[in-house]
Amino acid sequence: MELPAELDTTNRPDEWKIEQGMAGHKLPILDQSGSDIVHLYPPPVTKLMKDEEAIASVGDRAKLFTRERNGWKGYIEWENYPEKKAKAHKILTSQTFNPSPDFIFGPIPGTNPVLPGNDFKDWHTALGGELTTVADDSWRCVLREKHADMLHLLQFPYNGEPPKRLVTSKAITPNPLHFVRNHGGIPIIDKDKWELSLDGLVNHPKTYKFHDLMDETKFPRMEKTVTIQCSGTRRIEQISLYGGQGDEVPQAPWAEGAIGTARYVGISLKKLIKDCGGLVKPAKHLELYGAETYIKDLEVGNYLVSVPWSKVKANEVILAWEMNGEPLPKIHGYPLRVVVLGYIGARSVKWLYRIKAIENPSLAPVQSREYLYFNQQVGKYNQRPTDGIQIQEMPVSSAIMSPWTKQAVVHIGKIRCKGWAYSGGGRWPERVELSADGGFTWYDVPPENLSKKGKWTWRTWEFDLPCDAEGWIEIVCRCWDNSLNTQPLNVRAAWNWGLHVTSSAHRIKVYSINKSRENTRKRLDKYEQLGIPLAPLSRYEIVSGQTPEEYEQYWKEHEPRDVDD
Ligand SMILES: Nc1nc2c(c(=O)[nH]1)N[C@H]1C(S)=C(S)[C@@H](COP(=O)(O)O)O[C@H]1N2
Ligand SMILES: [Mo]
Repeated sequence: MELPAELDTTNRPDEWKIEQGMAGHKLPILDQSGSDIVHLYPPPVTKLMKDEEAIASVGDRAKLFTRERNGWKGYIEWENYPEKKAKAHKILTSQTFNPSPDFIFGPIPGTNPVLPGNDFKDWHTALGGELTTVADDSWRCVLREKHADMLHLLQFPYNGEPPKRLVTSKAITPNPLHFVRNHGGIPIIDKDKWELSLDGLVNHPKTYKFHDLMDETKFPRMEKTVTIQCSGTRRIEQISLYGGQGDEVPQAPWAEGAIGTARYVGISLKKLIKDCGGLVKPAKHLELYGAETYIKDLEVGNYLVSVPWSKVKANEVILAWEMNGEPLPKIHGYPLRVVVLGYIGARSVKWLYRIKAIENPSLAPVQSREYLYFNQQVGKYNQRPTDGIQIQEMPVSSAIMSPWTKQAVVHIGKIRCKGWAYSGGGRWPERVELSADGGFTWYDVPPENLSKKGKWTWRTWEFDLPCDAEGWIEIVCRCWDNSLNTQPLNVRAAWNWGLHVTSSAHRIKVYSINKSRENTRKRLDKYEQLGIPLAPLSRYEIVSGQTPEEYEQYWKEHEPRDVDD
């Protein structure tokens, strides 16, 4: 019989993988809501629409969306011009754009940058004017200012983190290695042309030049070592088990590097408010304006968030111009950024140009509709922003930077582990614990193996974790802060559609090759003598833990495996 070249089957070639959930993104949605069960697949091609007439009716984009101020490249003022916002919205809604690939359910591309951010690029080009070159300018700035080994998760808006081996190589993160999380472009602002205005509910609204802030008689310097953590840190653990939305700059698949620690120099925002004669009732919050353009739900604006006055009053909000002894890098907010001690990174506004005293928390999208922690049981179509918990102070968390998950480790009874631990809100890591058995027994990292305590900083640590076992083990790390808070033990307990606050104990699977066991040691020594490589561990090789003689001898001395009676 002649062998057929192809199988005669109605299955797709990847049927087995799909059935086994190894290609979840290819699974059809199973619609059981009608009388017939229907399988829903995404359409093979999306048709794009563009209403040229509607777009042209908006006017000359180059004139409309022009640079607001001389010396402020990439800055368009939106918040003062509602009609301009409306025009931008009309342009963006008069056409459709290529959909961004939904990797959250599918495989993550094996590229660096991992994701290009084509949707954000397309929106910027569609608006044109000052935004035309923003995506390219941003990438150029990344190449100039960041370490060559950064992992670029999203090219535009730029989101990047250092590789694991460099995250905790120093307790203070060198500037080129500090993670970057942007919602838009990187405005390039001339320090001498820069201004900061303070208005809203203050007695005497004022505008400051950079050198005004240098007046130490009015504004004493503040210098603080501060850890900034993005609430998306370690999101990848949630994604790889269960997908979700990601937050509104789709879809930076952050690992453990979206956290960094630096020494900032600046002044307290409280002093500036005093200099404006103090707040006028009913002011309770300070709205902070970043100069770049942020597009959310096809609505255009500047990057706005707010912080409560109580936080400012406690001298916990710094306006900083220096980072680790250098002027703030452009990518980190040059010439001036906010650093909010102990709050999530999102509140530490970069490229600050305006502060407005207001009564209630900002209604701008980043404050009111993002950075919210939703209930697990609420689906995509019922996520009312008012139901989400506002993420301000990160709970205590920690992460293992070495070894890596799925790594095989040769050791002599102890596995060297490295990592970080952090707690938000001015709490600090008191104890870091590791387990080599999935969280049953825990060992303390001795205090001398932790970096210095600081009210607003992480602690890096190193530890030789005792491990007697061979084969697959699960190393778990958890931290207790000074308020005795600790971490939930499983990612699932922390899962939320927005994929925020992955603060569960960090778990990695490691294959232990334990040389404190005699046979293992002998075998590895022999390989060394013979020059046989150990890797790959899974290659075919004849390994018997016993000689035939040892085997027979054993059964002479023990009861047989099978019994008759
Ligand atoms: N103007 C502006 N400020 C911003 C952002 C931004 O996109 N624009 N991102 C925020 C978020 S979400 C984080 S986590 C921190 C990250 O700071 P870094 O990029 O300096 O590490 O900046 C915050 N400040
Ligand atoms: Mo963030």
